[in-house]
Amino acid sequence: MGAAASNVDWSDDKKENLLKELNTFQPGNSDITLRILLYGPVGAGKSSFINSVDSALQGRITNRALTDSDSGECFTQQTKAYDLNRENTHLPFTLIDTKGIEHGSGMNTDEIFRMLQGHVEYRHSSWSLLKKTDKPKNEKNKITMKDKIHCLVAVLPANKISSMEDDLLRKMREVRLRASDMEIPQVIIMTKVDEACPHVKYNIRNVYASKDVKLNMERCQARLGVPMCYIYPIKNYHDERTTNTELDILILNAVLNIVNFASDYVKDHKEKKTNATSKED
Ligand SMILES: Nc1nc2c(ncn2[C@@H]2O[C@H](COP(=O)(O)OP(=O)(O)OP(=O)(O)O)[C@@H](O)[C@H]2O)c(=O)[nH]1
Ligand SMILES: [Mg+2]
Repeated sequence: MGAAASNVDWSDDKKENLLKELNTFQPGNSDITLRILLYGPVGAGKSSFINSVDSALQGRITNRALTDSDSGECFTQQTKAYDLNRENTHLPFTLIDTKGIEHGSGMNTDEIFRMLQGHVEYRHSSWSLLKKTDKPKNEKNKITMKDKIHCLVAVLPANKISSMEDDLLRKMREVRLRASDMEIPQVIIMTKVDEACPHVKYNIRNVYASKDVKLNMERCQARLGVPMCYIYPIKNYHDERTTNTELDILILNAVLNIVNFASDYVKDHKEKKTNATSKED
């Protein structure tokens, strides 16, 4: 174990504060629904993360994004967007689940590039309609900020980072660099911390003190080039029957940071556009 992370607040109050902040959260541009795109290898825990966020918000285990028990093959077959609610309030962000990146039939990077740019193709969880908008390039259907991705989230399993194939990491890096060119904020959700460290499996409160977790965060940083402060180690709800305060805090804290980054991006780009327009005047 590393140095004790004694300053972490694991109290019910902390959880309630996070819930309150998410409940009252307003994006930088209030008429936008923030789009958070999750991508990563097959079985990394992308769908489980969406279920975990939903469970933490609902206060009970939910299973809207179907998951698979580690078959090794890609389980999620379609890009799908999940709207989230809390106490009957619709939250202004949507989590987009994708097919795992792999060799062969998985999500290929071109599809992700197109999503980043706003050429959205996904099935919406609340409507069963296929919303396929390969937008015609005329003035009326111009792609706007609303259509784009506002935060890119790489999901990586802590217990497999050291053995991930170079080809897979190269693809993930390509996606990340493309997002960087577009100035889209990026974070890593490092899942399965329980599988990476026995002390964390025994007690999730050890997560920030675990040497194994830190080592894997450093590997994420080195292999994908994302700074440590944008890497969130978490454990998803996967075999629990009820929610608990510690996991709720880890999950809600990560999601609150993600939506704030997305909101900053929208705000900054709105300001840049406004400045550019006023210079032209
Ligand atoms: N121990 C542990 N298991 C997890 C965690 N997150 C997910 N799992 C398990 O990992 C397996 C794969 O999770 P999914 O959420 O289906 O992974 P995915 O990234 O959506 O995979 P694809 O849809 O195939 O790309 C499931 O059996 C989950 O229960 C975690 O934090 N800890
Ligand atoms: Mg999935």
